Amino acid sequence: MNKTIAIIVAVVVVGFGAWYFMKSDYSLKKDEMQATSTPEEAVVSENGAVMGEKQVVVYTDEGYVPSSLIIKAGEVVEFRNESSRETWPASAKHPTHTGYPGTDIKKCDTAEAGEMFDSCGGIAPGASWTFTFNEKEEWGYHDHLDAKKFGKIIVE
Ligand SMILES: [Cu+2]
Repeated sequence: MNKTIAIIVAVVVVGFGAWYFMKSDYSLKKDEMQATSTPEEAVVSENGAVMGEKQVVVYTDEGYVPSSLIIKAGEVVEFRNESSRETWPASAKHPTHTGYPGTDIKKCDTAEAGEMFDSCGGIAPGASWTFTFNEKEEWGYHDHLDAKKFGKIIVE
């Protein structure tokens, strides 16, 4: 009888221990995930639907920060100019910008301009330009006004 009780107690203790371990391990993983992907705010469309998270790349006088950003397909990236001069974020490669599907600097003066990974013009200091990445891959980009400044968006 005492042996049976001892076995039950042992099972309960081990079970609780396993549960507690898994719980703390899970919350640790959740924290790590949040550290690698830090969506700043959800983008809400006019009808109230959440369009996906928005991530921010800041353009400084030293270049794009972060220079490499991992996002999920469908997320929006805001290129925010906090430098002292204009920036023109555009898909690789300079000067044609044909790396991202559908993007081509030659189409900047057409109706397709709004769907291209190319701001098609300088973004003033203090201003922003946003683009939604629907295509999964690693997309290089640069500042068309200063092509030595570049970065990449990794869409998973
Ligand atoms: Cu360019």
